[in-house]
Amino acid sequence: MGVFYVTTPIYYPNAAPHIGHAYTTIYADVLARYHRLVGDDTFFLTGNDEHGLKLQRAAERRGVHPKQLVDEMAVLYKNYWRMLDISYDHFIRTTDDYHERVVSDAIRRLYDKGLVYKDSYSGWYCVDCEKFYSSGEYEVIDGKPHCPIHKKPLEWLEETTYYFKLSEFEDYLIDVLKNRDIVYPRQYAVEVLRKIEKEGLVDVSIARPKERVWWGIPVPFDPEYTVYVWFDALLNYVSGIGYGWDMEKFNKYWPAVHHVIGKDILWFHTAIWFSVLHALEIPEPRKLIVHAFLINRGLKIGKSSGNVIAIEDLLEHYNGSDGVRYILMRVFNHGKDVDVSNQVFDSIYNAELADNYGNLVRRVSVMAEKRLGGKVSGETVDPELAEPMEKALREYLEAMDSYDVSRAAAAAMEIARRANAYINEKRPWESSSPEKELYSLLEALRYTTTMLYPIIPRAAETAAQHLGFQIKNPRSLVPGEIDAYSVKRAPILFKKIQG
Ligand code: ME8
Repeated sequence: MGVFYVTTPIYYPNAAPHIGHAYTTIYADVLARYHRLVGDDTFFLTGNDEHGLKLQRAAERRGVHPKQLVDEMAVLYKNYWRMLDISYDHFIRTTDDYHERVVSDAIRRLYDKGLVYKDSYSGWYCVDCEKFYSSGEYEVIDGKPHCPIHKKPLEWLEETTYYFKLSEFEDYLIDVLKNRDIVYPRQYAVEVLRKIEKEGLVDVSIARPKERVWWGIPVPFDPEYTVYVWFDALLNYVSGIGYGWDMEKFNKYWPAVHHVIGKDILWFHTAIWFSVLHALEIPEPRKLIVHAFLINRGLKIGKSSGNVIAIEDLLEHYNGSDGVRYILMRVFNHGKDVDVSNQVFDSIYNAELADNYGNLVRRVSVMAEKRLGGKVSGETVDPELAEPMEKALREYLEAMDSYDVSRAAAAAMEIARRANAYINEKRPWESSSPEKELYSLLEALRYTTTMLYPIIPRAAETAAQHLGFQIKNPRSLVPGEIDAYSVKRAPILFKKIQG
């Protein structure tokens, strides 16, 4: 039994979460559910990033205090995560007291260590990213610097600020990124290394003058400043598990931390985060799991691009959380952007969930009930099914343990595909003694259902309940270990979508 700690980025609650946030959060949830199932002591942290200029302005536009806005939004986010069956253990908010204390203590420690100094600053800023862009990074449109992600004009900022001496960590970072296997997939470590080689590591501003950004944690050694929102936000990953207030809990989970992020925030989660951790004498994360974007008409889907796909629309179209979860995990891609297409999504849903898995559950349960009154016993699984089951399980475990949820889903579905083909070939409904076949089919269903559980927990639980088995650790599945099934007719788990 191991320990597993998984995090999502904490999202800016200036608007409701959309399909992109669901993509990351569902993925983290699948990892968390899988690790709980294999018996790991698991902690899953998500939450909201509530400070900074972006939130301050969003509140101004609505004519409310930022605290009121973030309070309302926290309720809204939790509600979306409930609708998507996100099984987080803690929802962190950066306005939580314990978090604010950790941030304040951390910046003070860096200051005391001589890693923070005051100087003037100027540069082009994107409020949507809460980030400065250098001349090599921004795009010039109509002669003006624009954000490469949001395609909006950047703002020129000039102010006196506090810097964090990031430049001191260049050798450390290069060494970690080159020689340690933290960033997954590896291509992203290479990307960061190239950027460091090209531009070097320059010191970063970690404070904002209060007169401009008052909505933030006060800098403890200078009341005229607030802590820069990214420095505040990154520390959630340690404060959320007890750093500075429950060190026993922190020491248990931190060595097993897996950060899941989109590639847009790679720099913050490598160059800046690893350096801050190193400065605070905290070991670097075990894994940083990066994924690419969901795109729509060539642009990253986002609040700022105006091409958002709403979670409630997805839930309605795909008949609840399992459909949405499965589709997003089936197309999940670490390296390549994925185009959101109704046609592709509908066909995954229909072919894999409705026609393959859902249909199999229904068919087998109805046959077991009609032909054998629901009582199905057996000792061995027909090798025609046992072999593909064991092969798919090995593939599934290997894929899950290497963070490849999409391949794991495909492996689970392969068993259902073989089982449907087996029914068509053996025609158990015509047989005078179909028990052997039905027993083998139930065993195949127990395998598929167990493997699919982290991705489609509701349907898997409904199936297990009707077919008469318990979902258990997939690493210890053995074919033929159930002596007798007591089957009830299962409902239609995935209603087909008409085109
Ligand atoms: O960056 N495709 O918050 P954020 C895939 N508060 N993933 C997407 C996506 C898309 N089109 N759109 C959003 C922040 N995401 C900071 C994070 S962490 C210490 C602070 C997901 O609300 C993806 O995970 O802008 C991306 O990294 C994240 O949402 C950005 O969320």
